[in-house]
Amino acid sequence: MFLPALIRSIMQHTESAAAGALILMVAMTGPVAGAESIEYSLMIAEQEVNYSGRPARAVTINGGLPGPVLRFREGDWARIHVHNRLSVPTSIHWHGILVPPGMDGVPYISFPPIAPATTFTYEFPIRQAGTYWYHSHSGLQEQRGLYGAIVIEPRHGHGRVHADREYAVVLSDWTDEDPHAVQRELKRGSEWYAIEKGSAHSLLGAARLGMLGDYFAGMLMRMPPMDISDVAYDRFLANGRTETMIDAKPGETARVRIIDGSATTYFHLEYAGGPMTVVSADGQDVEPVELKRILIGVAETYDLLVRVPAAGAYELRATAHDGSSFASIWIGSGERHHAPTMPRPNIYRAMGHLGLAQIFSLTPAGAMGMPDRAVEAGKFDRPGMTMHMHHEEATPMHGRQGMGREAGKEPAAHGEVDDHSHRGPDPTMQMGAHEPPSADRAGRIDESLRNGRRFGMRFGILANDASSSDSLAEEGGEARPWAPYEKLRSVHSTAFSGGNPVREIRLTLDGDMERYVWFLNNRPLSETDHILIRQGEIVRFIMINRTMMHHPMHLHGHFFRVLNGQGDRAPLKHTVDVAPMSTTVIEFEADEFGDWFFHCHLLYHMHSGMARLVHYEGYVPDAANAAVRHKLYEEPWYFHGLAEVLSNVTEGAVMISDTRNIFRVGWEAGWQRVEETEWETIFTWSRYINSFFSVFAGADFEGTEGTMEKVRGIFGLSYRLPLDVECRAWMDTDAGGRVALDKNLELLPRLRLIGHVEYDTRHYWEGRIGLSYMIDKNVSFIVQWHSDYDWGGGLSIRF
Ligand SMILES: [Cu+2]
Repeated sequence: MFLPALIRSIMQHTESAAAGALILMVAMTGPVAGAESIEYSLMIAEQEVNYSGRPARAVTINGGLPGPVLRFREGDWARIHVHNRLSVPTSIHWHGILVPPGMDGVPYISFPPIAPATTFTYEFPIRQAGTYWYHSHSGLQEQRGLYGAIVIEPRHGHGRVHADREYAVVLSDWTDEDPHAVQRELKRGSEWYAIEKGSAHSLLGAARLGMLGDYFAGMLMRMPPMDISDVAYDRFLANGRTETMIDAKPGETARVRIIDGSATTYFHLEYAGGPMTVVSADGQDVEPVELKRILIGVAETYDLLVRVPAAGAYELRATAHDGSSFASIWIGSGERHHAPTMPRPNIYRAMGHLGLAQIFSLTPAGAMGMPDRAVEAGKFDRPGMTMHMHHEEATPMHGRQGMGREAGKEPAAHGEVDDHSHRGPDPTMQMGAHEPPSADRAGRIDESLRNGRRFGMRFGILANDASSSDSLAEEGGEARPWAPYEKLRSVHSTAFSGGNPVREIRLTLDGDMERYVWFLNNRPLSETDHILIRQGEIVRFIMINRTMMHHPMHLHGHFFRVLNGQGDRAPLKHTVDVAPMSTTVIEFEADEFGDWFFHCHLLYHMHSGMARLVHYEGYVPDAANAAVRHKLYEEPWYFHGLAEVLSNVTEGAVMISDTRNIFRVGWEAGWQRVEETEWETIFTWSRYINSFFSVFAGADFEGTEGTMEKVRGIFGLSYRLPLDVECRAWMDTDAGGRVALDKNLELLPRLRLIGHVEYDTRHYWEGRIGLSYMIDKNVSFIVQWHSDYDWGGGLSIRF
């Protein structure tokens, strides 16, 4: 037993690029009879790196980014010492590994986080085989590089498939920006990242594609613009580099264990040497299936067999889902064969159905065609269903009858559902006549793509517009496929033995791009307690995505079946993509007594509320953990503001907000064409109801020069009207009132028309109209006409 273990220990040392201070010891005996104890030491520290030509701060493990590959064999006993050399608490979570609840590494759920200058030793039996990974579950450390691969060999032999070579590759996204600055930028509703990536919507962009119909339909329904990803990255990495090499000879087959360790990036994978054979998903073996392109979601893993067809190096390219850039894995050596360039997404395609009910709906969910009452009635419960289907009223419910009756069975009517079970938008709903252009432009590599932020500093009039790109394709179509779940078939039956009670939990995935708040069932983590389940039950989560984004949902401590039309052979996963405006159903047997996290694995979504504690009835966390549990529900406040300083007026606001509350101080002062400067300051406290609707109360101060003339209490509401017109109306304590309308229209990605009109029972009409041009993230140039103060020009500054 000692010799193979020693060989593995040497392999570990030579393979890890990040060996650094890695200490690996192998003991002859472990706490479990017959098991080997495999020991690792992981040193977590801050370090300077340089990926883009500018120095930036990373968090590394044993001096590497990613950290070392941790290798085990099924049946081993793992002992992992994590030393925290940071100035803040840290943690490591073993993603996809079945561990006792106290070893799962989620602060406040599993344990109190690892304090600075201390060491925590994780210990658990290895009960499984396959490809997994580990990452920090503290703050935003994952975005800074705190992740690595885990590879577990099966107990007996080398598993079901043969490969000449085997490699683990961690894909990730890198930004030079401090992740907290990224989070803040998202919270203030900035469109800057979309502009940087060339995915900002504009009137002219839509017109160029002949898609003004879709553009205005979306605006009428108040649908947020389709946004493939939230953040603009500087680089995409494969094992910590934009290019990584893998050794293989012509004719050989390599097993590449792909792990998406990104904070927010899905990747399309494509291989220059032919189709890839998927043999395992999330560490669990599936029947081999050949695919040309695969969309891998954040936190998922796929084992791919790729063959080196002839002499040369063949590119396995991972293109960021938003099309902004890619990372390359070169397999073999010699002359380079490039993988084709992925067509960029067509972001103007309206996904909704334009009807009167959508246009005049009172809630965002209603505008999306997925109102609460339809969700409660089970209308969206079928796996693979997209929102378009409920317009085909012919088959509203047949999936449901089969569910909740027999554990482990697919919905009884699945055969009927199959026709509709594609996960993309219904082709009949696609209004434009644009065929996806051919993606086969092999052999040509666009080196400018290497930089993730392709357009950041270019000022060409259409440079920041996706529609100026020549190759656009439909999301979910052949050229830009969604996750391949329908094709995944487990190698063994995953059906439950039967007889267990079934608990069905319906979860809507909701969010608001503008305020950057993300919810399950319209509530953030901070407003909830837990999802209660009971030992021995079959728990079924019906996840209904009412947003325009993909959400990779991850359940800790369990594997779940993804109901994908494969019956008893439904694949087992730990993370599942829930595509925009569609339903995904998963189920698992509750046999891992404990407290577990369930959350969206997009880092900034998780930190903005899209998470829940899953609690087994009767489980009691240990005292140290129970004492800090309340911190799980704590919410930060974000501060931001905007000041417009023009030659004739100044206007602006500063605000501090959490998920539901916004405290705001706004001002306006004008001095042109009037004898004395007129000013007004308004303090409000707003309560956020949903992305359409909020209510507020506060005080309004008015004066001229240094004299305050009036103070009134105000209360009112703001509401978003169709066509994305913001309406704000209030009553005051002097029996007066005001109604104001605001509308912004993006003519070009950086250039917008700004309009404001208001009616006041005392001052009567006031209006402004102008143009604003975004110079960079924080500054815009403005020219504006004001009904009281005439023409003016100046700057708008965001902070
Ligand atoms: Cu999400």
